[in-house]
Amino acid sequence: MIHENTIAQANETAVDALRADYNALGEHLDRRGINIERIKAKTATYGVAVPSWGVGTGGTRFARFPGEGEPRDIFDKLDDCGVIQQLTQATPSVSLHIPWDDAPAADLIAKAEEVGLTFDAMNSNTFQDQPNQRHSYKFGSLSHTNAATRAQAIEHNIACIELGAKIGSRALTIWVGDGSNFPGQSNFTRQFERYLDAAGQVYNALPEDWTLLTEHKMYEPAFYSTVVQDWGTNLLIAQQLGDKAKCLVDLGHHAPNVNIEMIVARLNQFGKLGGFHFNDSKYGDDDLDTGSISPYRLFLVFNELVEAERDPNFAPMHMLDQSHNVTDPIESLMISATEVQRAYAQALLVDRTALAGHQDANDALMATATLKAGFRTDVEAILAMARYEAGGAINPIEAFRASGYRAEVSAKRPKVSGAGGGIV
Ligand SMILES: [Mn+2]
Repeated sequence: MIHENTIAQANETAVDALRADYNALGEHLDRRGINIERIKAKTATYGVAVPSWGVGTGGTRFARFPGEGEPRDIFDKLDDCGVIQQLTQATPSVSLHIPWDDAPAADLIAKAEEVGLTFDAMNSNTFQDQPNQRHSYKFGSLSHTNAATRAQAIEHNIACIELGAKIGSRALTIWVGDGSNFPGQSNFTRQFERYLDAAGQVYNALPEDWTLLTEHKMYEPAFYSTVVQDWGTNLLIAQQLGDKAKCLVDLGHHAPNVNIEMIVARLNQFGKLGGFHFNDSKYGDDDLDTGSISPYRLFLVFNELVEAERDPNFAPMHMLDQSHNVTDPIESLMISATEVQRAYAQALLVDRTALAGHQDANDALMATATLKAGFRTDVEAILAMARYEAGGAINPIEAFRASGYRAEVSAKRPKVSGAGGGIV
């Protein structure tokens, strides 16, 4: 963790300017009939989970260029996630990936307590083979033609639930790479029947208060067809399995230019919006930093979420899911968590009564201007003040760089070979 004096010192040089900016923004919002304290209070309670796999350098199909001081195991990862939470106060939980993060439950709980974190959704892995695995997932997992392979994938998912239940998680996220690379390779219907049957067996093993999140993705690693390729298929799965099954929307898992915010509204309308994987993309599943390419799209997604918040039972799970190739992962995750929080704060500023009036009156111009007024407002002072008051850093990147944390862990953690490709 970072010494609190380091954070205090960095904050000391920035706090006067922050107070001036916050007061000026408060006056501006007041003229718009918005109470800045209310927005700050709501923003301060917002948290997004960090993916354990995000704190290591990712990679592409071509190469992986390791960074300095990469985490060696889940305990190093939790240290890094603890720093992200310490500085941003926006990432109170971590999403584990099994078997990459497999460890005794008592050790996981002890480490999480030490660094001030809790555990979010568990993620299973049936898209790659592990050493000594009996049946290969080369031709699929939950939808494999071979019953023994499907049984092995089911068993793994149930093991993820069992570990998760011990460490306080309340959800399992399933993403499978199952699909086909050639027309005719697989029978679409029979393959999906096998998937539904296997996913149903995992569903039946869920504790009462758990949610099963299924994640759709258009393509990759299968390039001709993918079993859970779109939100329609995902909705069918959630409807087929039962009340505890909901859909997870990963922002990078759609065809280019698809209206993701409308998908969010549709899934929510029918009670099946379970959670998010936030990231950003330009061409495909790029896993770039959230808000780095299309901040307006992120805002439009949050506009739907704020709209949905009118229902007090609305509580989808929010996670980041990114791959960092050219930046320090801790820095990228801190910026991304802040970007998600920013989109939330901006969406809270939208005058929903005025917007509904313009919509009903078919005043397209004023409707879109009313919506965009939220996005156009610079809410940085709200985010920074929320962080400061919670004990975080006014400027997380500055404080992180001043702390020397990366150099310190680099001395303890050897550089990992860059030979293997693939996103980790
Ligand atoms: Mn994802």
